[in-house]
Amino acid sequence: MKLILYSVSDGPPSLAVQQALAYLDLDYDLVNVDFGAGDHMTAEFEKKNPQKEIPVLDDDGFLLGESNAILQYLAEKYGKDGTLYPSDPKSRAVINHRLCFNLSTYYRYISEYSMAPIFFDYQRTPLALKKVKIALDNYNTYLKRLGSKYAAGDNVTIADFQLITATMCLEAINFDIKSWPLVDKWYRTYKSENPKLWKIVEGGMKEIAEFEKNPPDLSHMDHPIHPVRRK
Ligand SMILES: N[C@@H](CCC(=O)N[C@@H](CS)C(=O)NCC(=O)O)C(=O)O
Repeated sequence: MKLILYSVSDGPPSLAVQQALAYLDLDYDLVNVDFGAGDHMTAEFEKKNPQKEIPVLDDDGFLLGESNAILQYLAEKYGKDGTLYPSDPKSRAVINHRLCFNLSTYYRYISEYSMAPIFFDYQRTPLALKKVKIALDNYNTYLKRLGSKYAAGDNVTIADFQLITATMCLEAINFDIKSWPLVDKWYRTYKSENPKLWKIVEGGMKEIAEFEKNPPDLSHMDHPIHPVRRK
């Protein structure tokens, strides 16, 4: 049976998984979940993911949420040469570290600053900006200490998929990352050396950039967590 990915077209975690599927050359059905319509908040979607979050992978009835877990699963099950997620403990630990760093700090702070104020009633506060700068400082330091071309070594790993989609959110809102030279260099290298993968990310970035100019009207939404912008 074919793999199914429930994905949101401008969702960084979804785009990270789409990159892995493309890299591994896997055949899959893409189900576009309409975030604005609240398709992920239905009882039907809750059966797939009780967290009501996108992405979700369906591998022949095996349902998996959380994009990091999906990336690890895909690379372990379908990776042919082991480069995306090597089994050597230290190499794997560095990748796991970057995935945790992205979830706890890097994407978290970037999305709070870039995405949340586009979709919901949040402001780009000085504190939120400070957190983004801290996250970029941290990542720049990791790249410096490892001295690697990519996030966790000299080839693309599943860590890059997440960190790239997070960084793309900054480009979408015209946030200049030049002050973090190693992050900037890594980002540019990734784009130029992986054009097929970047194209997947770029599609989402263009949508976010459009929303940055014209924020979507989600006033119909009754969101359990986020304050909805009322007209
Ligand atoms: N930790 C989750 C986060 C996924 C996530 O935040 N997805 C967003 C879309 S980009 C979502 O589904 N948000 C639900 C909502 O805000 O209602 C993962 O990495 O898969």
